[in-house]
Amino acid sequence: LTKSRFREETKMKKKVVSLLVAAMTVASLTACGNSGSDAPAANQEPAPAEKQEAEPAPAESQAEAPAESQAEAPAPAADGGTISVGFAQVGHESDWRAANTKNYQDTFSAANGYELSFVDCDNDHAVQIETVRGFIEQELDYICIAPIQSAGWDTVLQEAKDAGIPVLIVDRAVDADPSLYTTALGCDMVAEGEAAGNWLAEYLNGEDANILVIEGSVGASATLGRTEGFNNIVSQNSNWKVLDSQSGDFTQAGGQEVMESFIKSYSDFNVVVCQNDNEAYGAMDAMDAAGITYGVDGDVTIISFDATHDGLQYTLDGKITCNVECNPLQAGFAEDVIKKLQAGEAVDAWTLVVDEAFVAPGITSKYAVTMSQEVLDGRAY
Ligand code: GYE
Repeated sequence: LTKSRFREETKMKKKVVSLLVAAMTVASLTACGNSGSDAPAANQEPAPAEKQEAEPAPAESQAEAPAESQAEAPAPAADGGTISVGFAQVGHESDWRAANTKNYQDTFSAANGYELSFVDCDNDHAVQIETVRGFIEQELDYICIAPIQSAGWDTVLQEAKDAGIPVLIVDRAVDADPSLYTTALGCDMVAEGEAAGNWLAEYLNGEDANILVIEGSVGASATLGRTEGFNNIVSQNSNWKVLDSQSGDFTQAGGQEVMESFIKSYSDFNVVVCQNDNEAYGAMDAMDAAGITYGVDGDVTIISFDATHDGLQYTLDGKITCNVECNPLQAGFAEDVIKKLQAGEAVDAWTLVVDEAFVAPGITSKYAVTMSQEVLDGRAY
């Protein structure tokens, strides 16, 4: 194929994908050759279980890989051409997601030598599977997937493997054999749930807890992990009771709706756990409307996850008492993997993006950092 013919075919395939995918945004194509015409033979040997710890910062600061799990892959753009990357993103449900999307778009920019095909899958698993299939048909060099749900990935991952395209599972996890993808990276969601529970035990110091949980999206590893981790600590506290646990879909509207229904059903609760900041905003609106007080000076203690800028503002204001971080700035880790594969180097099976937790001023905790204006000012997303 000549390069222009290849580009035309690629464009046609992209049109087909855009018909299949409702909420699709493909980043502008750069007029560059060799984008995906010779995808690397992915090395997808089963990965060892060792974990790598990395600071939540761009790729430069990532620690050296201790566990080499993958053999060399030929560099797809060794001639200096553009590297094509497909990113099947969850959707646009939260502030965390917006920050994560921007970080990928900034990192995998044309100026940095990439052609990014970004697709917002609008929280629809079937759309996400078809999006990945479209990337395989387009013969992109690399595929990043932030899985909406953890189940249901075996078939399409096998298709990517058969096509020789390295797949990076990013942010959330999949229930699939690790031999079907090249690497995974993200936060430890179970550890985040446990951090929330451990902090609560320390804070309540023996006091009873009647807890309402607003979960994230059903079947997402972020939801499953945070729920499991928190419940691990609930089971260690015989005077804690989870009254109810419902999905608010990681959205503000969902958080508000679930909280409104909780308020109708339960009159005696003192803890609300929101599995992300946007749900917490909705829950606070619902409690405001019902005249329920919350925060360090109120009747209800709110725990949130993500620790985005606005979430931390509420924590600084003493409205959200504890906010467990999940860092959305993860694209640098993905780029680091891609650079290693380009250089024919081995990559790790798993890269952990490390989190901290934050608590309202006036509280000291061995599990969390006490919020200050300085911490808030340092939070760009
Ligand atoms: O907590 C939430 C987003 O997968 C960690 O997804 C991510 C979660 C995050 O919608 O805000």
